[in-house]
Amino acid sequence: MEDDVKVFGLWASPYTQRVIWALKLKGVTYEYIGEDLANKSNLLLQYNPIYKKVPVLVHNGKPVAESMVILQYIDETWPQIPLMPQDAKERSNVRFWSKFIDEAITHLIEFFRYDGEKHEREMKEIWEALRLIEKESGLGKKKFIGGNTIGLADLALGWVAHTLVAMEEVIGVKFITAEEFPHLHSWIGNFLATPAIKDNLPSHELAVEYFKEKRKMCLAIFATQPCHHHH
Ligand SMILES: N[C@@H](CCC(=O)N[C@@H](CS)C(=O)NCC(=O)O)C(=O)O
Repeated sequence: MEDDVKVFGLWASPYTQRVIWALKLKGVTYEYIGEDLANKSNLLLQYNPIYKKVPVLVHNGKPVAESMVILQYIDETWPQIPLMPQDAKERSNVRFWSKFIDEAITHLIEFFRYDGEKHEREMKEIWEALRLIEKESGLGKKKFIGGNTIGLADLALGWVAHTLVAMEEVIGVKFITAEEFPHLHSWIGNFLATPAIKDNLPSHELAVEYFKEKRKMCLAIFATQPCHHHH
């Protein structure tokens, strides 16, 4: 049977980007459906009734939701160019860092949505997470968290190479410098040098523009209630 693969996503979303990159790495052909989060399609609501979020992968009519779950599904369904090591201990390491990194990105999103005390608090959390990844994930001894090639944890970390950079520019702060984060800095270089990533990176300028608007909206709403960008 021909594979019918669809991705419901948002181009600027680091969660969506992970999924696109994984499919590109593996050479899987898919159809991309961009969602307007202010006006979600009935299909999206039907495919992800629990969280109603993108990305959703639909494979031969069957939906898979949550980006890290989707990555594992992709790896198991299209085993070429594996995203996980063979060894059980190494696999647990990749899973550990994937989880840590996926938790860290929520701090970036909160940092971006808020101002004042919460903004500062979340910024500290991002610094701390980046420091721990820098020191403890084994980067420096190898090109990628997964080893010599991009793996699950590296795709999870993709936000550091793209979303973070755009948000830095909007807010006027710089997290990753070669001096302070030499390993992460070279990781970004290695990551972006990979064709499947480089050729499927949204434009930095468009991302900055997008996040500028979003930040404005968040700060306008922030005074009264937590910001949900889709309202
Ligand atoms: N944990 C989810 C997060 C996905 C997520 O937060 N998606 C956002 C866009 S970046 C979304 O769809 N938001 C719509 C909403 O919250 O209603 C994942 O890993 O897939």
